[in-house]
Amino acid sequence: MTLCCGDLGSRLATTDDRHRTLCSLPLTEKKGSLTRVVIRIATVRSTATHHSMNIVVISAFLLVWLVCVVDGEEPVKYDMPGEQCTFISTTSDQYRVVTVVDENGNYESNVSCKISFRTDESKKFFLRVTRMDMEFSNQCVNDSLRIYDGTLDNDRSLTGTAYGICGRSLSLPNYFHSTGNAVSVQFVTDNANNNGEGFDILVTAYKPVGSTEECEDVDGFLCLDGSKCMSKNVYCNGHSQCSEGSDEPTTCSNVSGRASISSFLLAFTVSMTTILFASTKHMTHSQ
Ligand SMILES: [Ca+2]
Ligand SMILES: [Ca+2]
Repeated sequence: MTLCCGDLGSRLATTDDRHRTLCSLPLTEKKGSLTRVVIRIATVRSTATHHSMNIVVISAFLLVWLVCVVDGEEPVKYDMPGEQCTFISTTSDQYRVVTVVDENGNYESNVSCKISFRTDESKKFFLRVTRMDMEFSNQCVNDSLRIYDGTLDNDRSLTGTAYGICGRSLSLPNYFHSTGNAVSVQFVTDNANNNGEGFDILVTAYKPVGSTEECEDVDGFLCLDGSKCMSKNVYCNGHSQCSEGSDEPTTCSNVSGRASISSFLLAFTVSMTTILFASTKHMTHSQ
């Protein structure tokens, strides 16, 4: 009996060296080598299967985790006052302006800074104040958050008061609409009684729409009130940007930009299901 080295080599040996070694051996030793090579190939195939399965499981976990975590997008955040005191921004459809507070819990003295926002002409801005912790004074003449319906100093005040809003609690309504495609947020302080966290305000562009279809046409997110079509990035980003908070339902996995336990559990469940599925498939093939 003669072993065909060419066939064996092509089927069993994965390198030329292994092929040559096997073919140069006597027949009995060839059979022993054949067994060792078969075992080796089986081991390599098994290891490869495990590696493939590991890659599939890790990929499935990361995919689900990313889908859960990367819902929405953080608004562009500006400090008040920041490096620039007064400027116009057109870089995004959603912003957040937050007061800077020093280590002693004081916001800056003698400030008068204004950030204006402008968007497409077909859109407007919705503003929602989420924190207010400033000195209260009559008509807010000392410290205030002022909101203007445009970019100019003489534009109408959206708060309905000459000097904006102030104090240590959110007075209702805590949200405002621009009438056009621009709006301004101004921070004004005096030189005394500046202890507090200041304000935190969300400024979100939206397209006024008359129907759900109109919002779907621009691939937007429609607030529950049915009138504001925002960018899909507002959905589940940890900030309530619709007036009724419909962009942050309780099913959101994202809480202030961090993944919740529910997203981890979902990713874990999908991974386990993948393992079971892959194992069952592997056993079926083995049989
Ligand atoms: Ca003050
Ligand atoms: Ca949101």
